[in-house]
Amino acid sequence: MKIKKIIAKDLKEGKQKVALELGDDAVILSNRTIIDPKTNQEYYEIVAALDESPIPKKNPIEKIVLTETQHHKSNNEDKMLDITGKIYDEINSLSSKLNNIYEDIKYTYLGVYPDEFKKFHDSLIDNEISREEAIRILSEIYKTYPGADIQAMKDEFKKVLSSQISFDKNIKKEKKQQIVILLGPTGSGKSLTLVKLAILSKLVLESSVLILSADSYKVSGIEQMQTYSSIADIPFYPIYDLNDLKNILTKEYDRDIIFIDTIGKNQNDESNLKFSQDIITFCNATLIYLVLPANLTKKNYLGYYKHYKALKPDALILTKLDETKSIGQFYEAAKEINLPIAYFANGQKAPENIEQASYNYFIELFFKKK
Ligand SMILES: Nc1nc2c(ncn2[C@@H]2O[C@H](COP(=O)(O)OP(=O)(O)O)[C@@H](O)[C@H]2O)c(=O)[nH]1
Ligand SMILES: [Mg+2]
Repeated sequence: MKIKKIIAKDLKEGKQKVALELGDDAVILSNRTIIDPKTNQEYYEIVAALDESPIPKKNPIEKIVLTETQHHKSNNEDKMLDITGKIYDEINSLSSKLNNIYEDIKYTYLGVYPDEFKKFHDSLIDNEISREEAIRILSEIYKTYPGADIQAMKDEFKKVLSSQISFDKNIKKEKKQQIVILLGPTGSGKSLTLVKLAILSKLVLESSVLILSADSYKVSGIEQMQTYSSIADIPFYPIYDLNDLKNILTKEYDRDIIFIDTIGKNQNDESNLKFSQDIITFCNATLIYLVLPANLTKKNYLGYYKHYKALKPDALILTKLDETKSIGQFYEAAKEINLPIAYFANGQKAPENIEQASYNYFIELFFKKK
């Protein structure tokens, strides 16, 4: 702390000098009138201080900065100011100590935990989870499991996750016809994921499936889907308007599952979004998936979710897990999006590179060798 004594003609001049010498953040600790014995002239003696500590704080003494009407201080008042100055110093040093303790707890508390906690912590941070969130997760785990076994810690992590993220809405065999629609930005992997799901439904669920594509906007969108479908030996139709859709649905009423691919987000998006909305309403979709790639930032996930929210997706599908090194941004966004995650896609092979999303799979992503 920098302390200065200033002599001035009056309080106003005194305050100006304080500001000049110590800056606007200075506070007046004491203020008294003195008489020059030679000239018998009255002066003001001001003691002011400037706190040079880097910690921003509210300055309690500011409240008692003197006003011009308080010129004549009694000895008692001077003493009070001295004491207040000391209290101020005390508060100042306490606040700085508290700040240090807070920082210590926040960043170095890991020292008291077993080494495995540090490894766990490093994996979370490596996945771009924020430091605050990593600490929150670890302290939750430590509350119920203070041991050092990584597998047991992962089991606890599952419990922590279960209050924030859910895994659900997989395609199952149903008696009624199901219509599954995939939404998402261009290039997110909608078409390839749709083919993977259609093949799995055909082979594993032994369902009779059909693929439709409304992606007439993307250059070769329809052709791409036609190729995928013929390789998978699944019947395919393009749809250009609701009339096409109506005719196909009438003709294919006995299909178990109909998959519909849509147009991605692009410059004409409002009309595309409307077309996707019309399809969903017209066919009374059973499952609507929002397909997003694993390499986005949290901000982009939230942005895309906001864009597609009105179409009421039932669940998320995360693609391109094979192309990302960290899952933290998705994790932080998924907590806010609050939709279940249905599938994880992790490569270009159909149908191999898709998995039903689960806690175990998700947790292992954090510990995947990079
Ligand atoms: N590595 C990898 N590539 C993928 C995955 N899913 C899709 N792709 C590729 O991403 C590109 C865009 O996929 P596409 O299905 O056409 O995206 P759409 O525009 O959303 O329909 C294609 O080259 C796909 O082969 C995945 O899980 N991993
Ligand atoms: Mg596509």
